[in-house]
Amino acid sequence: MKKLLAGCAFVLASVVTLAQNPIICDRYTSDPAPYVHGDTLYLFVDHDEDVTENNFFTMKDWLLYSTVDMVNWTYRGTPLTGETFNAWAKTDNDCWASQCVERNGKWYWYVTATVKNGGYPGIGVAVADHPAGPYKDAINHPIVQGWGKIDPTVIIDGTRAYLFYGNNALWYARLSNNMTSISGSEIEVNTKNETYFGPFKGYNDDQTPKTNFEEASWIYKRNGKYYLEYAAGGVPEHWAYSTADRIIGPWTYQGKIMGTADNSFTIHGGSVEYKGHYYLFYHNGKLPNGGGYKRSTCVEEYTPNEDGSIPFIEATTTGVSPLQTLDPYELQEAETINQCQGVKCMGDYTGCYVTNISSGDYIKVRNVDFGDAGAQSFTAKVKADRTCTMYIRLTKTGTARGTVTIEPTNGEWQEVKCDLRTPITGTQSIFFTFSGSGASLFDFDSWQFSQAPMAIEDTPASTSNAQPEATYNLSGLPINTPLPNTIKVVQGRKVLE
Ligand code: FUB
Repeated sequence: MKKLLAGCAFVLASVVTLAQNPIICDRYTSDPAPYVHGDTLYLFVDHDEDVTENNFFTMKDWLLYSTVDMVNWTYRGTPLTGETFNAWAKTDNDCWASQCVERNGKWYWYVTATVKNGGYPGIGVAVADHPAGPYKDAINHPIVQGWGKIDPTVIIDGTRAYLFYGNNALWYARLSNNMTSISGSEIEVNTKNETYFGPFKGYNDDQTPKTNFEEASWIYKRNGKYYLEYAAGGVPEHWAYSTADRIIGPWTYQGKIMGTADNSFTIHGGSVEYKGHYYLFYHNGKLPNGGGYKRSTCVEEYTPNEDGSIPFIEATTTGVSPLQTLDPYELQEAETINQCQGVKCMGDYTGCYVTNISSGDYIKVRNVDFGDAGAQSFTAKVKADRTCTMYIRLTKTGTARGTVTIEPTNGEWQEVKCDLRTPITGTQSIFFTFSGSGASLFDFDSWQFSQAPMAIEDTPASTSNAQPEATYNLSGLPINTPLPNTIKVVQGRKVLE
């Protein structure tokens, strides 16, 4: 903590990037904690507010995103806030690093918070039946508390689970089977030697602090070996790791994994294996207007060496490759996003959507497989207070392949549709862009393409002649003046003009 404070005096200028890293674009997300469950990679993150208070970390809640392809990330809500821990913790700030794990069907989300009324940091735990919640404080008090007791990481090792935590010192403790209390006492690990043994008995001046352990411990087991990754070096931090044959140590320092983070004096992250690939998550300050208190999650892929050691990993802006394509003919959540600008995702375990959409904003979805036949029409579920337009493009500023006119929906979610000017085929990135006057044009819940032209419902089929019976704009609503691309219903079939 004291070293963090020392590094808090600066916030570097923002750098705009259009590349893949950072991977979450609708907010500043810090201290990423990935967790693989079944086919899905969940990403539990902290949240740096858009407006920094008192030139320090301003963090009021924790967020969840998920992916199945590593390039499109779905916002899954804001399952925890400071209020979740109001029985003991300060509720309006200090929602610091966390990690969530599943055991026996329950999700345990360990967080750093600050004990009320000027107390020390503490580690709380919330429990839920589903990763997106709803969560409740499992015990209404911290599991541990004290100076430097932040940044929890958990390992379930056979029938035992352990909690590691600490800043400028490292402790661990065995968790009880209920995952919400400590079994026995906490043990401080000596992190000051290259090979370090617990319990910590204090260190002498002649003990060189080769590990430079700072904070952000991240523990896991791979091929029978325990790995402890962590932020090291004081501030600015780099990412390093140690290994051990037993959970109790001795731990042996193995070296640096990544250099200091771009535009952030912290780097907190963690490695995970997913679908046969190895990824290192970390944060930097590279979203527009980002910095040390407005950090953003990034990810890199790496290949462990033959002996299990972790290579030095370069931080990139290109990030990682997709693991699979996204099917545009299935209903997709609007909050499944590769890159975006301006928009925000909202909601909770009951449902999420994209909001705060203004003219000039965009949402990019990557690696969308339209197939050879291609898509002919598009449907979106929206809620709007005013008339505005959504465009479907293959590049951010390219020709619109579809144009959806959105009319006010009287506070209801409503489907709007359009036919595409020409079918979209092959594997593409798609961009949704927007225009209209004023902020918060509409809310966007989901979308789906179809290989058939747009279906006009509630339109009686004509059997008598081939004359147009009705004219619809591209939102599927009747209009008086046809737009350049309009639908005419001829003998019950829709025809694009
Ligand atoms: O996000 C607040 C603090 O910054 C975390 O707890 C540390 O690990 C550092 O990333």
